[in-house]
Amino acid sequence: MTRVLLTGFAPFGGQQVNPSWQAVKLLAEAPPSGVDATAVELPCVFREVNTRLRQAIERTEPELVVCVGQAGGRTGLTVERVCVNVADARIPDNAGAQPIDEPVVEGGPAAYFSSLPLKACVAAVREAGIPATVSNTAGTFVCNHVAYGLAHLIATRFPAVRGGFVHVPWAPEQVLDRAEPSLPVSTVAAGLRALVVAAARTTVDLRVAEGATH
Ligand code: PCA
Repeated sequence: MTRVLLTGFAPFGGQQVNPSWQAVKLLAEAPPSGVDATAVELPCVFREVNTRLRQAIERTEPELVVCVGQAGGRTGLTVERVCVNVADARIPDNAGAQPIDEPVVEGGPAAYFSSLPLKACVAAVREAGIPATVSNTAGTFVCNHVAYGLAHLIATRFPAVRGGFVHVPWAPEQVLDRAEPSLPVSTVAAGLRALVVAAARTTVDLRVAEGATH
């Protein structure tokens, strides 16, 4: 059995739902065989999120951590390659905080790479018939904050853990009156299921081009 911690986020920015939490909850209710999954909902609050993540890791002792967040406007699952040591918020978080150019971790490295096998994850999601790409920016809001927090925890306290961040599109119910891309939450959960299986199995990532020209 591989112990997997899945995190999703509470709704933010005036939304009623957050598909990241809905999807990880669905997945943890029916995990793939060989996977012992726990889903935890994180607050969309800069000052709390990384403490809550650390507590969840200490409680569940996972081998693999997949943090998930909503990225409205994206068309498929996007596996984040990198997270940066800065918080620069265009909107307030759920506690009203809007940091500008503050480090996630004072004195921490400028950035960390994901320790997920990115290419194998993307290939597995596509194999399940669901769009997926590698993303080279997780933004500078709370998702990047937790992605950096996770990578820093792995680098400094939990060296045996592998993990990273995945952004997912709007759910259809969030864009009923807007011309914006969306994916049903059940589809997102199926994509994450394939991703988790690939991440648990893969020790050496695929060597295929998934970069961006701009
Ligand atoms: N998405 C936001 C924060 C919470 C979430 O689900 C982000 O991309 O930073």
